[in-house]
Amino acid sequence: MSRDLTNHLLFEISTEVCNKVGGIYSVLKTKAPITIKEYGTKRYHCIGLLNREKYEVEIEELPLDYDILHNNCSKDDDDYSIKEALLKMRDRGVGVVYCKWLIEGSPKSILFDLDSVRGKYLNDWKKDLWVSSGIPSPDSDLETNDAIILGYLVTWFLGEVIYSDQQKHAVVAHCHEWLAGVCLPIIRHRKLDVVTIFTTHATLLGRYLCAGKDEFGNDIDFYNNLDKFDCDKEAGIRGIYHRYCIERASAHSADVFTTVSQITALEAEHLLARKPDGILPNGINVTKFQAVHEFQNMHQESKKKIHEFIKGHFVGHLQSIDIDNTLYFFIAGRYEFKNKGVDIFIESLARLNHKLKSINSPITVVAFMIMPARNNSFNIQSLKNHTLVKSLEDSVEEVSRNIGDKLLKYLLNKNELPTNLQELLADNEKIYLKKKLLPLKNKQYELPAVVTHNMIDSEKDPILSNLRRTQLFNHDYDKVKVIFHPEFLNSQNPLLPMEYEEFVRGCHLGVFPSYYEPWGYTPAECTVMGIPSVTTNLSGFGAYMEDLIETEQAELYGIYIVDRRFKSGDESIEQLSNMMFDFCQKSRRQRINQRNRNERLSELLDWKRMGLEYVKARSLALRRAYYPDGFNNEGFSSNENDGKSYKVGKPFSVPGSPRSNSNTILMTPGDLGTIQDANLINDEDYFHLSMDDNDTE
Ligand code: U2F
Ligand code: UDP
Ligand code: G6P
Repeated sequence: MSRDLTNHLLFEISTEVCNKVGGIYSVLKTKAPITIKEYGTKRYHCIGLLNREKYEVEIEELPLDYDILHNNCSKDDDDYSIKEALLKMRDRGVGVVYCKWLIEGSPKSILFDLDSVRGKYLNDWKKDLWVSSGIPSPDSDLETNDAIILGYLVTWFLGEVIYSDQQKHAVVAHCHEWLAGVCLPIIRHRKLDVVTIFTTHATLLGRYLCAGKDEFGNDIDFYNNLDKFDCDKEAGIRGIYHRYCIERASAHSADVFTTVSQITALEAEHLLARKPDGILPNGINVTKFQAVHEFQNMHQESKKKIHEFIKGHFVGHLQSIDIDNTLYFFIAGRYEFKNKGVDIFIESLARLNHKLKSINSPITVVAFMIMPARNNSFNIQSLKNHTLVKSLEDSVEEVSRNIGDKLLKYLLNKNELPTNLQELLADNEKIYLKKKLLPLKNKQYELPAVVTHNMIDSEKDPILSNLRRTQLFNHDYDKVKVIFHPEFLNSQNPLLPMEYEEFVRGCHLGVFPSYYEPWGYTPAECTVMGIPSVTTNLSGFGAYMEDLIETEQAELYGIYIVDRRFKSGDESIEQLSNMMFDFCQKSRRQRINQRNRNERLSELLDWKRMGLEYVKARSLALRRAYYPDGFNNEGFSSNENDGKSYKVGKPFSVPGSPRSNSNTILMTPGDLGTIQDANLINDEDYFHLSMDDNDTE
């Protein structure tokens, strides 16, 4: 029987399926609705590993046994082979959770329990990987061991699927990042009938080289030396040679190899020695509110919650902060001090502090740094301050209610205003309030903390060390205050009880001056919420925006792009501090307008537009696998496909770009280096493909 290429089965494999770690979780989660729209729920599955500590809140388990398979499913069902494969693996002792991932689109997911086979198979698989692909794996690297188990389980599973499917469907496996890449060389080695795509969201060496120093202790000039690194040696020095081998093998054995941005494509070409076939940019799920300005109201509401935190944190010093003239800046993400640009952020904040002081600005900037670092929970003093302020607030509320009652009674009885307002406050209430004030008495002599938690290694911590060096200590005379929150946010947090998204909404400016940032979700997420942000021309997102918006207009849209590619470190710092300084001089009205313009850009980031590149990548992979010698330009209507025309997905709607010269509109970053296949690709083909809404379940 010939395979159905049109209705192929798609598996996306990542360790971040139902397991929030970083950006790939955001990719899979936000992309799910359009993928489900294209594939329905039976032809698309995510595959990941079972993280016992977290998985239960992410999923709803689905029943899976032979009775259900035989009585409720038909062999013609698209997912019959998937269920059968899982049951067969279970029979052989593989622990697996078959479930619905509780995110929009509810994609079915398969979570393998790596521990269920670790003892039995790990050593054999490590040996096989060495023999078949020459990839070594030291025992001490537990993460690599997990990657190997996952890779072999995925290969086993896909092998069972194609066996059970009897060549009815083509099977596409799309692996994200090296941790999910081990299956790629094995699939190739075993010549399994599976079409493969590998997307790297960063390169291991890139991350390490950018974060580290050279042998003389100097920062590495990464982008100007891309073609000069001796990769094997560099990986060896950093103890990641085996991981690097997996990454490189994944890139080379996939039918189609992609990255998330132009800059990472260039990096991959040099460090992994394969030129990516194209770019799969990261999109976002854009929610449009009924009321166009709802996001502005949400900013105001969230900002009030941040104000509450400020009251507690700066108690005793609030006379130095005019809350109505306070701007909240933040940086957030994984704690990679240099890669995420925290180094230049702190330096620029110090300069901003100086600039604001020199013009005696009414503005106070509170800069939050939200990056998980080793700590021993919240700082007791911070918690105490918040409790004291909260308790004072509650008491004031109680006393004010009494005052209100007394005032009303007085007015009704006497029919005139009381002459002595003091009388409204009873002596016991005065004592009560005084008692509450007492513990706050000497607060002005303590500086407000720069960190909310007890840090495990406060002496060596890079953020704290640099705050000390730049003397950002939250003095009353400082216009820039800093708060390091070494943990991601959540609504159960006793100090700042907000989810991250809510916190972002309440802020004024996200600052992400990364040096190494293949894409960078955080600034894109800001845009969807209408919050201006700073990025750099070294980040995928920043470079994408730079291509789409006229340079001189970008700041009007609340997109600030620091040049870290062609400027010296000092110049970039100065540019960043000037951007923040200019932002501080905006009026409220200007900030509101800027937020409106910024939010309008979110359409450029919508998966409806970005997802097209994924469609192209799959199409290319299928062509390469099944038509290696060429392909007739009328589409996939050859006999191989039962004479049906090859339909992958309808063109997603493509909204206008803010670029004024419409001739230069680039639809997606992929168009900058469109998925290419020397002699096969005719770009138009993608736009002939149509997605029949009826296909969607
Ligand atoms: C790579 O990933 P990363 O995980 O380093 O990076 P980000 O794109 O910055 O994503 C961080 C995510 O963490 C979330 C935030 C993002 O979705 O919303 N987060 C949070 O939940 N709570 C917080 O307090 C702070 C952040 C690569 F380095 C990136 O350049 C790519 O964008 C990414 C995906 O391709 O892969
Ligand atoms: N606006 C708001 N909150 C306010 C005041 C105004 O959301 O407190 C809105 C107002 O309704 C107006 C928008 O901000 O629609 C500003 O739009 P305008 O066309 O003036 O500027 P743009 O943002 O389009 O450049
Ligand atoms: C939103 C609200 C306005 C509020 C403004 C504050 O736009 O809709 O009511 O005045 O935010 O903006 P700011 O930049 O000062 O936080």
